[in-house]
Amino acid sequence: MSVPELTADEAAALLAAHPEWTLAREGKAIARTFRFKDFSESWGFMSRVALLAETQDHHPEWFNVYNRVEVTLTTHDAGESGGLSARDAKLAAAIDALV
Ligand code: H2B
Repeated sequence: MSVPELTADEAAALLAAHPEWTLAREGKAIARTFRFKDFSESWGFMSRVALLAETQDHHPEWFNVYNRVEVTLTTHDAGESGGLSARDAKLAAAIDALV
C-alpha cells in the first residue's frame, strides 16, 4: 500500500512542532536521540514505544547502547523506496508525549 510522502512544507511543520527531531536520510526520515539514567530506563522507554508502535501499526528503527536510544522514523510504504509520512509525525508526537 502506498502512503503519501509529506511535502517540504509539511516536513518543516513537523520539525517546528517537534524541534528535538532532525531530518535524516536526505529528508526521507526523522531522528532523535534519547538519553536516560541507565539501561533499565532505556529499556522501559523502548517497551512503551513498542506498545505504541503496535497500536499504530507503525514501527521505529532504533539503536540502543546502555542509556542511549537512537530512534529513526520512516515509512517503508511511502514513496518509491520509503519516505517521511503523516505516520511518522503521529508516532513522533506520541513518543514525545511519553518523555
Ligand atoms: N512501519 C514503518 N515504519 N513503516 C511502514 O511502512 C510500516 C510499518 N508498515 N509497520 C506496516 C507495518 C505494514 O508493513 C503493515 C502490513 O501494515
